[in-house]
Amino acid sequence: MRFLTAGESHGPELTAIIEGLPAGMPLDVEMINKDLKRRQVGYGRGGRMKIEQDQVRITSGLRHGKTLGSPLTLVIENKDWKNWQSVMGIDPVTEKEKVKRQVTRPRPGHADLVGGVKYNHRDLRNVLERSSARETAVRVAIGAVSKAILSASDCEVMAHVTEIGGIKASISEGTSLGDLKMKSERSDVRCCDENAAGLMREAIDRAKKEGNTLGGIVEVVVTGLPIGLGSYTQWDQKLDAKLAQAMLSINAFKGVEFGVGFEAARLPGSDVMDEIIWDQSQGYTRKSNRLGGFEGGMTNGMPVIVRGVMKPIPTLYKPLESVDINTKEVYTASVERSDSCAVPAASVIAEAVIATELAKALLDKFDGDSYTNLIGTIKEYKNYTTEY
Ligand code: EPS
Repeated sequence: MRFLTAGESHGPELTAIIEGLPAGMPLDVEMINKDLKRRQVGYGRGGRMKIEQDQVRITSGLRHGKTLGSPLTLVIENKDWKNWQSVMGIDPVTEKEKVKRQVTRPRPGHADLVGGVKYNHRDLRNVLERSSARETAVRVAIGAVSKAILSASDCEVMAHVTEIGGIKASISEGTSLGDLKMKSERSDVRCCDENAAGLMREAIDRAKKEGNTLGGIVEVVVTGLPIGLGSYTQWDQKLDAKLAQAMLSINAFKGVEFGVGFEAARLPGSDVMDEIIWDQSQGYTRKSNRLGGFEGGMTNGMPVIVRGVMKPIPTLYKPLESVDINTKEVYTASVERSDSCAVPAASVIAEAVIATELAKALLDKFDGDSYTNLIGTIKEYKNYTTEY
């Protein structure tokens, strides 16, 4: 399976084409829309989310509720487009018009300046429109399709926020995945710890009042994966590395860890490895899951646990210093609108991109021409791994 996305933040729409889907897979458009909604509603979002009401339109690859095995095209309309038609139109404009509309003041922390230098754009809007996190809407739609593929392996995928602006969620050991899922879905900061969620909200309010923004940490958990997705045999086949890339491809993400993650640097080996056990019903499992479901770049059958860290959004109401690329004069940035915290939304995006990479790995390993074959071959293989 492979896909491409296209679309500018204030252009008419976002588009994705996914190729290599199993044929005959049930796909519920409302299930995709539900995930799009989850991405939009988090606490700390700015004015743009009051304009957009993301809904997917499928224009190829689906018939009577089931995939055809041909490319699936997903389209999400940008409602804000109607306010940007002249700025973002495709027809040539006069030099005078062009200069009048030019963005020449790069925002620190954004792709603006580097993208401008790299592609020799004198209008930084040519960079910021595509580097915008708006693109993540369509990746959430791709993630919803990927979750349908993962259902062939009875996978459960969930994501929650574990930290915002230095406030950490405390989650008692042994909390079930179902409980985590239910609590995070109910929370507008997508955090399972109600007490921490309250403090996170207060921190977001404070940051907003001060013209500042906040980052945080999100965690994705996936159960039900078979042993042996990915491979140790070649560097670019290691699946944890692919998940790390997917996580870092989310706008503003700066780091990734699995299981105990960076804590492993401080622990002795006996507190990091997971002891192996076997029983007839479950086959090989581990006594703990400190390695987050990966050994040798392959899934080991334990839940995948992966976290990503998001920096605070770089568009600040509190002005930061930069330089105008035409005059080279110093200026302090002024902002029309921005989110003060997008970490809750980012957890839904993280869930989607991780689901997408795992679905690709599942289709790499198993016969995915038809959904029925996929279910059958996974089941057969899981029986084999239990008995091995
Ligand atoms: C974004 C800036 C804001 C966000 C946007 C990402 O948009 P605007 O510039 O139109 O105010 O709202 O996020 C989305 C549109 C979205 O759907 O998540 C940026 O610069 O990355």
